[in-house]
Amino acid sequence: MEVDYLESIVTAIDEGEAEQVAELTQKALDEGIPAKELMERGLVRGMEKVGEKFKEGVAYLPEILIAARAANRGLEVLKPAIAKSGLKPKGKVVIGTIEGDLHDIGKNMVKFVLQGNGFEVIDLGVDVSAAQFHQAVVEEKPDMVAISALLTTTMVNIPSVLETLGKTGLRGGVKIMVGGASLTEEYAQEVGVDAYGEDCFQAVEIALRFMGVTS
Ligand code: B12
Repeated sequence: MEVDYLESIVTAIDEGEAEQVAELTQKALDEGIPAKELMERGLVRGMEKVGEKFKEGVAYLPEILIAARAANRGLEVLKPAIAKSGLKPKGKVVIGTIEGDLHDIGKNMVKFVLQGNGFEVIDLGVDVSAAQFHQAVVEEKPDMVAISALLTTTMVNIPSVLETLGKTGLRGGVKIMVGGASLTEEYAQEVGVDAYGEDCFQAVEIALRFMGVTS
């Protein structure tokens, strides 16, 4: 019985059936399946499966976005049970699109997929200044900051985030990853961030690495 629910959730995520994911997750909870089990062998497994298909080139970004939204519907249902069960998030991420840049589709995908994989994500939105990133690091004490940048004209604002954190001694306590169409591994190394990710699944791999989990 238990296995059926988990497998059905994985399939529903793969097929992007958000309402079905929410319904199955609720039913499984009602049947007494622990939140941790549903999270790890349901939602996270579902996103892993979609991630594998993306890597193999048999699933594309629109499907990933739909699947990630479906996983997030399951997550919403699971949230109260997770809070009660004391299941800790894998890590805390502050995310935002850099100052001057209003693109948010990729940033949202990174957010959804990180959430679907068990991370807590604080979303600062778009056009986020160095001061706003800094304030969020002070207030939220995240394990990492994820910055999205799609414009070559505004990606130059990324170093200001590092400087602002450095000035107040916070840079060492937080890992920083960047991504987005205008960025490259070389640029990331040049400005001194901790990692560059090409897509939302790399963002998860990086986040796990930052937390000392090797997948
Ligand atoms: C949609 C879009 C828009 C929409 C944005 C809507 C929205 N809500 O986001 C609108 C129409 C508003 C727009 C406006 C502009 N745009 Co525009 N836009 C695009 C377009 C077509 C798609 C971007 C997108 O959403 N892709 C899909 C997502 C899923 O991909 P992604 O963002 O790259 O994210 C993936 C990865 O990069 C990665 N990722 C993203 N963020 C992060 C973060 C981390 C930490 C990690 C690890 C990974 C990661 O994971 C994601 C999923 O796997 C691109 C062209 C392109 N092919 O990229 C141009 C593009 C980005 N835009 C461009 C331009 C020039 C503009 C404008 C300046 C146009 C203008 N003259 O007004 C304005 C700028 C407005 C502003 N101040 O931001 C240029 C940028 C050129 C450059 N190198 O600077 C592009 C490349 C088009 C082009 N070829 O000229 N745009």
